[in-house]
Formats: sequence, structure tokens, C-alpha cells
Amino acid sequence: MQGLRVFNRGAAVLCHHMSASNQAINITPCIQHISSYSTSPTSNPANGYKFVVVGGGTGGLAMASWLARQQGKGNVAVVEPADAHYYQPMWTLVGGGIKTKEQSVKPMKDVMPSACEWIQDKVTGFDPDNNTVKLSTGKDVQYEYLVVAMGIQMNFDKLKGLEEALQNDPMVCCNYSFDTVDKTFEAIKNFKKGNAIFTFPSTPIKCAGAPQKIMYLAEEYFRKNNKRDDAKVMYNTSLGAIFGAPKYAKALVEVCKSRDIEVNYKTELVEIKPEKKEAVFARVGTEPLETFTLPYEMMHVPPPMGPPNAIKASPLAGPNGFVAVNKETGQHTKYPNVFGIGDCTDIPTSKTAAAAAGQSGALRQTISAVLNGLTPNSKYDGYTSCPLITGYDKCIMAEFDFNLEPLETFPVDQGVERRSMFHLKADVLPHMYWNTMLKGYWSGPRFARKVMHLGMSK
Ligand code: FAD
Ligand code: UQ1
Repeated sequence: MQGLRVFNRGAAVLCHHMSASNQAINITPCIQHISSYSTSPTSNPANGYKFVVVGGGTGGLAMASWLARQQGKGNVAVVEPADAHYYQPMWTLVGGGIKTKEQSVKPMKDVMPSACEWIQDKVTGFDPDNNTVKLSTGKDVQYEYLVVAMGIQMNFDKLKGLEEALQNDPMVCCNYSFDTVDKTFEAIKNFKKGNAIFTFPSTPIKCAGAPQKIMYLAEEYFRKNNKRDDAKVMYNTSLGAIFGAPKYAKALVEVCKSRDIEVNYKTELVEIKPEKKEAVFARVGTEPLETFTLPYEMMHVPPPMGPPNAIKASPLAGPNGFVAVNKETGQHTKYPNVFGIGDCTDIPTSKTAAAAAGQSGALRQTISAVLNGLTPNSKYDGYTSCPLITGYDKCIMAEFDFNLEPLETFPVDQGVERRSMFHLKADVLPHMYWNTMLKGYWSGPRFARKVMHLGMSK
């Protein structure tokens, strides 16, 4: 079998001076099946890969597909431990019983670009001073250029009682993981009477709209199934606003008012007691901290999230533990041959696949400039989008920039609930994702926006 360019830890620094035969080692059994995706390397194996992409999720595969087209077979490696790739935006619809979780997943081998070498392993550390990433199997991989796309880490263990509740209480659910997403619709269907509580944690999270989208679906389901009078629907958020961008926050507050949903701001879930069916909340900012307990009949709980451990502990991390990159170019602030995309970066915008799409366009320009010895001048504007599903046939399509100003694609007011936007979200975007985004052809709707606004839009 072809020796992949995976190096013994400690040897990486020296490997430029050693022969390929000394360096190339057999890969461990867990990644042997990737040989079918590997090709003869076009560059000297002792030099590692020209590009290593860490993470085969949304941003990672979008970049890897493009890079493989640019660089040719064998020059791009993707380090990704998972067997499957998930279209996470579908999980809201799975939670609402509109799609099945099987519709959200494809085998990783089917979406991994064929011109990339897939190293099926986990990165455990970064040594950017030596252009090396460390793998869980104890090997090192060298690169000339690195793209970090590891996503945000779910920290289920950081909320007292959450793991136990998700395991033992069928009425505590979470759309943020493939393993738990199918509990949600069961909980909604089995709801009888009492508090239906939807929470939002005090950490950064991906798709900041998702914790409330599922609430609107649940509320409509209760109404249509004669349970609404017996349900108190509550949104308990650690934040001081229902949504970051004011235009859409205003619309969502009205949606909550019209559907008799109680919104409690600065209210953080701090403990779940599944055996008593109680939840403990803290009032954020009180000193000493005030807490109170509520009984729940059902509860949807996004876990606390944070930067992946391997990034947090590395020189790539900025002060908040995420990869420190220039927010417009995606280039690392200290290591010019390192780039970041998506949820693992410290780019100050709402973490979504739509944002990763926008960032991928800028990052392609950045990488092209760097490869040509130029200073990157691409200008990602913070574009992000959150299809705020507000019912079984309604959606407010939020799109905004770094300044939380609307950047709407369509020449209609997207701050109102629309059936067309629901269909875009449920029926069109999944196809766009699998067929264009993951293949490195989608960098967001910027061009479409300009056309639809006759060139008058930002
Ligand atoms: P991911 O796609 O999460 O990929 C990260 C990859 O890195 C994974 O494949 C993972 O296995 C891999 N990885 C992790 N650790 C390591 C390691 N140590 N070594 C190597 N690889 C590693 N976005 C939208 O635009 N619209 C929506 O409507 C929407 N709805 C959502 C609803 C829900 C319920 C959820 C959970 C998310 C939603 N999102 C939505 C957000 C969107 O899915 C993410 O923002 C997007 O997938 C981020 O892409 P990424 O590449 O940064 O991370
Ligand atoms: C988007 O580009 C994207 O990434 C592929 C999503 O994730 C699935 C989205 O949810 C949205 C809304 C967009 C933005 C696209 C349009 C057409 C508004």
C-alpha cells in the first residue's frame, strides 16, 4: 500500500533533510481504507502535503474541493475522524418531524473530494512553528499551508445534569447532535401538559436561531393537536435580546407575543434534575447569583459550546480560544500560511453554514493571493444567514453583516414570515448544500443579491 505522508512525532522537523523512504510509514488500520481515495503524490512525500485541511465539515470540504481542483491530486489532505458528514441545518426540521435524521447524513467517503487524501484521524495538537499537526494516533502530518475548519465543540458535560437527562428523560431533547435529534419530535408528540421550556446557553453557539426555531414548531404542533391550552411555552435565554440583528429581533418578539410565548431574558439554565423533572435557572448578572427552579414537562436544551480543545491549547488560538484570523481575509493573524474558516474561527459573526459559504469566497481569494506572493486584500463582510423557521410553513429569512445590518438577497422584506422562504430552507438549500457548497462552488448569494437589487445592494 502506498505510504501516506504521515510522520512519526518528532521526526517532522527533520523530515526535509531525510529521504522519503525513511519517513513514509504505514498508516494505522483505522485509516487503511482511504487508500482508494489516495493517488500518487505529485510532490516529494518528505515535504508532507502542500495543503492540509483539518475538518471535513461544511467549511473544510468547501475549501478542500476547491483546493484539490487548483492543486491537483495528492497535494491536499483532509484530516477528518468521522465516518459521516451531516447537513446540520436539517436538524431543526428533523426535530419538528418534517424530515428524518437519515435525510441529513451521507457517508464521508461519498462527499470527500476524490482528489484529496482523507486521513481518518483526529487532530490533537498544532505546531505551527514547525508546520505540523499532531494526530491522535501519535503521528504528525506536515503542511506548507493549513486550513483549520474544525467547527465548534459541543460541551454536553459542562451543564450539570444534561448528559443524564438526555440519556434518561425522553422529554429532554436536543437538536444539536445526530445522536439526540430524533428525541425532539417524540417529546413534542408526547407532551401532555405543563411547561415546554426552550433554552439558550451563555456560550457562543452555532446557528443562534436554532434554539427558538424548534420552539415555534412545537408551539404550532401543540396548537394543531389541541394541547396549546395546557402548555406554557417559554424561551429562557442567557442573552439580553431574542436575536442579534435588531431588524429580525423586532419581528421575532412580535411572533412570540402573538403566540403567547413567554420570553425570559438573561435567564441561564444551570442545572437539570431529570429525576424530579426540574430545571434550575440563574439570573445572569445578579450578585450574588439569584437562582430559581421550574418544573418542566419537556425541555429543548442546546449544550454549552466552545472552541475545540486542540485549538484552545495551541498557538493558533486567540484570547477566546478560537482560531485567530483576520476577519476579512481568513488568514491567521500570526502564521501567514495558516487559514481558518467557519465555526472554529474568531470571526465576529453569527456561526452558520451560510457564513462559512461567504467566508469560503474570501478565503479562496486570500489563498490565491498568498500563493502568488501578494498581500491578501479580500473583504468578507460578515455575511451570515439564519432561516428563522417560525412554523410548519413559515420562515423569516434573516441575512446580515458584521454590523448586524440586513444584507437581504431577495427584493422583498425578509423581516416578515414567508412561505416561499420556508420552501427555500426545506427544499432548495439541502440540494444547494450537497451539490454546490460541498463541491466548492457556492460562496453565498452575494452575486444573486446584486442582480436582484439591480446592482444597488452592498
Ligand atoms: P462543521 O460543519 O461542524 O465541521 C467540523 C468538522 O470538523 C466535523 O466534520 C468534525 O468531525 C471535524 N472535527 C472536529 N474535531 C476534529 C479534530 N480534532 N480533528 C479533525 N477534524 C475534526 N447554518 C445555516 O447556515 N443555516 C441553518 O439553517 C442552520 N441551522 C442549523 C441548525 C442546527 C440544529 C445546527 C446544529 C446547525 C445549524 N447551522 C445552520 C449551522 C451550520 O451547520 C454550521 O455553522 C456549519 O456546519 C459550520 O461549518 P464548519 O465547517 O465550521 O463546522
Ligand atoms: C446559505 O448559503 C447556506 O449555506 C449553504 C445555508 O445553509 C444551509 C443557509 O441556510 C442559507 C440561508 C444560505 C443563504 C442562501 C440564500 C439563498 C439566502
